[in-house]
Amino acid sequence: MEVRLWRHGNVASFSEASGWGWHEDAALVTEGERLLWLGADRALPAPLAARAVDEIDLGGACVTPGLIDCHTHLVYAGDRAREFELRLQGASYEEIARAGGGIRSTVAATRAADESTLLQGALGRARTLMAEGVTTLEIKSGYGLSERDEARCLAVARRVAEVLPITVRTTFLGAHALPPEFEGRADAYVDAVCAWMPRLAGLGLVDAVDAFCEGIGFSPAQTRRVFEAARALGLPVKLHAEQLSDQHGAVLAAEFGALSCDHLEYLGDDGVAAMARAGSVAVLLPGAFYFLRESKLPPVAALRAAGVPLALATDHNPGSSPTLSPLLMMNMACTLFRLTPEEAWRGFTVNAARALGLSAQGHGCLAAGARADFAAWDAGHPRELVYGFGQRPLLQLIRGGRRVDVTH
Ligand code: DI6
Ligand code: FE
Repeated sequence: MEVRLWRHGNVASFSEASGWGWHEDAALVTEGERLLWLGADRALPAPLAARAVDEIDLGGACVTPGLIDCHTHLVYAGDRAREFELRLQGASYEEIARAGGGIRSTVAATRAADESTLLQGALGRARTLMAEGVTTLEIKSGYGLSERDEARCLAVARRVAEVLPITVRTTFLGAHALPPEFEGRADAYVDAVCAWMPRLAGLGLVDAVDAFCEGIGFSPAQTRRVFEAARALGLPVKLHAEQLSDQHGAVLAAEFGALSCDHLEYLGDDGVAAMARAGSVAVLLPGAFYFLRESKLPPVAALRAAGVPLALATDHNPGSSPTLSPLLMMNMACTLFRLTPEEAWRGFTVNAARALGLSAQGHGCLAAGARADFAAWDAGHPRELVYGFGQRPLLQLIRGGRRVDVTH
């Protein structure tokens, strides 16, 4: 395997339980897809340097782990700009959903789109995320809502990782909304979702299972049935929990050892305690909070005090978070949710890896043995990248020890 030497970067490794893991004027040695060595440039062992086939001068750039966007709905067709206008005129997200718009309108557009259209859309979005340093991405289904259309969307998500140099984890979100053909028959739809699951998993399309537990989504009892089906297949679960109301979904998800509970604006003390016990990650989504003009803040202080790891994600989707900027999400997590810049970075690196069950595979931090996924930035320190917004500071992206083309 080829050994490469990357010299003169200022590295935030996030390899310890706290702090930036800051290494000034550091060198990184990669072997194949892994990091072999990281430390001060002047301490670089000569025998290692001698093995390198290539030496790259990072020129004093700031280096961080590649970003991990651990919650996206990247595969869909159409857009919801008209719905945005309606909401600005006073209609609420829930009213639009109950009137048959919202998620259902994206489902109609997604069902009508052919596979190549869906793939081109998803690839364009993934490239935009890569241009901001993303090397690992979670993609949920949930705009197909039939066995055939969910399979199509999950297959497109898998294709993204074949076409682009990016790691993709797929999540089956059949229980996202009730499709029109099941109107008034939510329990029958949940039965169908549970019946599709082993077949989709058998096709290798499912890494985890998610549901939207909400007044306009599925009840805790229905969510439990989805989770039981996942558990029977040995699949980990995650949950869209307490986004618009407190359904105590996080308590339920924790009972199933959920990897993460996401959104969490209305999370109560019971949910915080249950997540802490289960070791579930809290994935905060400032894009949806902002775009839906929410005012109820997630209980960050309580989550922090309970030791629940905090992650962040774009939640990219056409209805509630049409953003493709992880750096803007970090900035908003600080300004809106009062995270520290260090917490924001951990949220898109180490803790995001944990929310996807990828920590053991060396994603999300930089240390010997970890994946050689890293980004070089035009900044003196990562906190500058959280402070600025709407800028384009990425200089280079390295994934699996190789430079990736990030023009898009
Ligand atoms: N919560 C969300 O914010 C997204 N899905 C969910 O369960 C929104 C999806 C959409 O509006 O299309
Ligand atoms: Fe979401």
